Amino acid sequence: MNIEQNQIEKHNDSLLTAHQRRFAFLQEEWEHVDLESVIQKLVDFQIAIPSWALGTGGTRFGRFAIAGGEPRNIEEKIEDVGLLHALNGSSGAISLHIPWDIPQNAEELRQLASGYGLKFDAMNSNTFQDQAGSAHSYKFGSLQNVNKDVRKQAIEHNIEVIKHGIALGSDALTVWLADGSCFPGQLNFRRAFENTLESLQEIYSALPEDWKMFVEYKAFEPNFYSTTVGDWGQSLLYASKLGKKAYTLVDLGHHLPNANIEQIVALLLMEGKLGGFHFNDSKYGDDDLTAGSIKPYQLFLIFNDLVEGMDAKGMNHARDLGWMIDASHNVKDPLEDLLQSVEAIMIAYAQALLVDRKALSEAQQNNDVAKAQEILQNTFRSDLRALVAEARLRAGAALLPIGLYRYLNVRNTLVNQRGKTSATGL
Ligand SMILES: [Mn+2]
Repeated sequence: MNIEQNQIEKHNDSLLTAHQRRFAFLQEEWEHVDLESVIQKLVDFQIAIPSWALGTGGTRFGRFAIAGGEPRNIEEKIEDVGLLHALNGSSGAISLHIPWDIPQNAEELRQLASGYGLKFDAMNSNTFQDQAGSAHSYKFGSLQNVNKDVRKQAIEHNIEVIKHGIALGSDALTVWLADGSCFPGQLNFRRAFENTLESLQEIYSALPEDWKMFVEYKAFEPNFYSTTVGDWGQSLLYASKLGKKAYTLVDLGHHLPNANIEQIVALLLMEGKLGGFHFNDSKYGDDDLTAGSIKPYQLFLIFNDLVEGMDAKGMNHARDLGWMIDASHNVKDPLEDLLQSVEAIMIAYAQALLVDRKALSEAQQNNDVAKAQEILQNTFRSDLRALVAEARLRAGAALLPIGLYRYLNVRNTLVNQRGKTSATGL
């Protein structure tokens, strides 16, 4: 299904007067700020949609399917991300997962994606599951495995993923390992680290010059005693030893409770080793909930440090880090959920862009703690939805993406086209 430009325009016309009133109010409120440059940054900012989030997610207890219409193949996954991008103008990339999305004809896929204005973001490998027909099992880890043949199989898989990515025009590989141990004594930590590093080095040497490798960490699960890339320190250790193309990837749900993620982000940026993000939200663990649904203030504080740190280094917000969603939703329509995640991320980014940096820096210099808090909360508590909507309007997207999605009965259309399908993935 495609959304036509005239459908978007008709929708926008019906909401335009109310939008203009709200936007004019913001222009007055923020007249001391160059709002035009903020809007341009919002227009430029794109968040990659993971192919595995387009189907309904499950939990370890099971999976409740939605009405259907889930993408049956990689082409339909691209079509779904195209729908999201038409609606919000901010989802201009798709992140693929091998072996769930093995491209048969890379050139055709590139053309299909570019027709929707989409790029191929970081490629994801999978050594956390055994695939049918593989010679070796990852039950006791992949890149860390005590058995060299298992490690070799996992290394070759990652190199295969890089090759698919090259053919599609991607420029990054995300490696998330489920490796670790479930019980004390199971693993020699040092040897597991050394095996993993040696395996990563082999994969790294297959990366093209202009590629990045993102080393994603996770504190626990599916291993519950130790994980071999367990936190940002361990990821940074691998990335530093690997070389300049390797970076740490921060998945918001992969920390122990109450971790100060914004501080982690600030220091990784300072070291030039922050690669990118997997956005989601959580109350307890790696809950993979909609970005901003539980802790919107944390999301804002992360963006606050991102904007400050990237500006300090002269980095381009849109291009110099990888921005991806990694979520899985078991009770919502996945496309509506992704629209909500993107909206929450854009709002947090907009809030961070409007922080009065000069005043904050002065307050910090004067140890004026109350003032510093006032400055941050002033933008966090401002309703910037009309600013983000204005950026969408200028990008030719919908003023109210979920409203238009529902008005056009997109899900029903997809069910009629595809049947009661469910997508590959989680
Ligand atoms: Mn992730």
